[in-house]
Amino acid sequence: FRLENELRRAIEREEFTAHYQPIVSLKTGLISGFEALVRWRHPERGLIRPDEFVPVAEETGLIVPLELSVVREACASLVSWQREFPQHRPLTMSVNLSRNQLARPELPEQVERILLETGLDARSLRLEVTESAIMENVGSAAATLSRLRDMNIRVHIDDFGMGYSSLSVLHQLPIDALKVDRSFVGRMDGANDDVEIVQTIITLAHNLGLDVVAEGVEREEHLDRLRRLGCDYAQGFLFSEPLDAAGARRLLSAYR
Ligand code: G
Ligand code: G
Ligand code: MN
Ligand code: NA
Repeated sequence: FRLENELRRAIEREEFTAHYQPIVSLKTGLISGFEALVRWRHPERGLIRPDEFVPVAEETGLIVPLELSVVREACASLVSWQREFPQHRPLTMSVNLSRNQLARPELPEQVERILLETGLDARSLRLEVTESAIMENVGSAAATLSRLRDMNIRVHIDDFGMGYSSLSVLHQLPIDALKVDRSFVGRMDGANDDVEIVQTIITLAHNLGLDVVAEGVEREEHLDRLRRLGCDYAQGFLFSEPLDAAGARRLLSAYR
């Protein structure tokens, strides 16, 4: 319970912040947007990665206010970058939402309020949810996601391939893109079936009218493969690790 109390205090003290990893369009080669990834700026322990606190935040429900603060910070950052770097327009921002959010009928209004407060166009925002989070309660998740999409927010399925969505459910979900889990991308070296798995996910997505984002792209040969397979977007250490807001800004000013 120590971590729970610490998390509670950290939310009050606004110790959580977003880092940003660029997502590159494989058609244009340009940065199309960023994924916001939460970090805890702990006063004694320094920067703490989400694996160390997201599970407890989910169990205690503290993930809800924590993620809303990430959505707010990420939307505000994107508004300022869109103004400063109009040559990159339209830049997008992807934010992760945990399973806890999908059963909350108030979520769409809360996101709407953040869009109004920050001045971000809803069409620039993508919300990432995992297959397993949706499958926990498909009915309420689909209702929440539909309302978000009615607001012109896009919905991306994160870590795709690791969960168990049946094809019949997948094609009924109100979603816009699949993010291929990085474990498949990292093993696309011909020694196993992962190239075929990635190819199958890309074909499936395109047949359903969805875009595909490949995560965890670390090597040039994986990028070439993804391009030849018709993947739409890529993200990974090959382009950049997640950066703080100043780093993301520097990347945008260097990259045109
Ligand atoms: O950034 P990093 O590689 O440390 O992230 C590790 C994990 O934490 C990833 O699975 C990522 O999706 C998750 N994560 C990062 N930010 C958030 C967030 O705001 N909410 C949730 N639920 N998960 C996040
Ligand atoms: O689960 P999610 O896709 O949200 O996780 C994103 C996390 O993946 C980021 O927090 C980041 O630290 C990590 N990540 C991003 N790019 C790469 C990569 O190229 N390789 C690996 N191993 N991890 C990555
Ligand atoms: Mn993600
Ligand atoms: Na992922």
